[in-house]
Amino acid sequence: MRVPYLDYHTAGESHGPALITLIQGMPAGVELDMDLINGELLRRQGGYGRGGRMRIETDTAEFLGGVRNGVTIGSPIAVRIANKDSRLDDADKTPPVHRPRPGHADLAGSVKWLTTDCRGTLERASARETAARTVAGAIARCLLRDLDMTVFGFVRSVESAIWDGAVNAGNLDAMRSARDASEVYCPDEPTSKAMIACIRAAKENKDTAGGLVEAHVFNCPIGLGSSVDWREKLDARLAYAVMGVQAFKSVEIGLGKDVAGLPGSKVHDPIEFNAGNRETPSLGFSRPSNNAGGLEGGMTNGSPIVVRGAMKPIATLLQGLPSVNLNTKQPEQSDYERSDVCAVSAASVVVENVVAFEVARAALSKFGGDSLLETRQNYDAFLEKASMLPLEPPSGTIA
Ligand code: EPS
Repeated sequence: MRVPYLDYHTAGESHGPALITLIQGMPAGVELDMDLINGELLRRQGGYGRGGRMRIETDTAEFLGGVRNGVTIGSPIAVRIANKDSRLDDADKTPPVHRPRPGHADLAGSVKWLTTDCRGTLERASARETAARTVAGAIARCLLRDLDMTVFGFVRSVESAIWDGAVNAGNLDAMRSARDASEVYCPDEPTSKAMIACIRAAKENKDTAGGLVEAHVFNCPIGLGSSVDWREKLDARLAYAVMGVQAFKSVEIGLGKDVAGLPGSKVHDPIEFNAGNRETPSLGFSRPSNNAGGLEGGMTNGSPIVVRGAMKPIATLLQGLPSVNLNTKQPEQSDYERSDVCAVSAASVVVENVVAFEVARAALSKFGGDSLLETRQNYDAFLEKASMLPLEPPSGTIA
């Protein structure tokens, strides 16, 4: 029996030999854009505020299975990213950690796995693992591209430096260029400078900084995801994927938590129809606002998907934080492990890619197909039928 949907797993520790990504359910015939995949890995390594580790590594995807001459063949895709700073089995170079860092997985993990050494926990909990997830998402984007969908992620804020500009299909290319010119992956130059100032101040104070990242998905057909089962609701899947990224503490879709303070008339996006756009993935339906963030009833509604996540400041502070030695139970400052001051820029790349994976999963769940050709044909057939609504009613139903 064929695994019914697109899925992935990752393995590997921060200082183990490598990170591994295993993807199943990808149709055959998807051309993998190695520049895109390795470009996303490079972007994930960057961003102002990153620590010394990123100067050691050169994250590159090595394909071990599922791909022939750069094209998927329908079998599981296995990818390896080598860790140059591999030293997990050397106890001198990866010493035990007995003073858990507040905010990190250290305390809960060491108790969970019945040890007073947090090392095993922190090695896997490290955000280094997000390189493996970035690969999964970047591969999924190659499929999305074949279905005409585009994903764009950026940094919305770092501490008090917030950009309040808008990204839309019309300015997407300009926003992408501006983001790529920014050291903090924010499309606005003055805000980027303010963000850098916040990160610099945090570093001087031996502190760390968090922020908001956003991912937008353009040109989604109406009807990805489902309202019939909570596990298939695309907004729920997106929240799961983003909350699963290290250090994320909240996820919002569209207007997010602000919906709670507004009347329905100010929240819900009116529905309009323009027959001239009937042949597009939104089938001619348009919305003058996008408070829903492109999702209603757990399904895409033809507007861009808008997902926002809040990343807490990194838990490893140069100054340490009040903690307890797990062996003596005496109060001590938490251990210091080499770390970033701010990884919000890197997280925006991770979020962009995990969001892409969920949209690709929803697209395959709707259109299926063992080969891209089949998937694309199913997609086109759906759009054609949907653009012709109302169809002749099947017997027993009312149009
Ligand atoms: C990271 C690699 C890590 C950290 C960071 C992210 O490398 P190392 O542990 O060798 O310094 O720089 O990890 C964390 C922020 C964390 O919380 O563990 C990476 O590749 O992104």
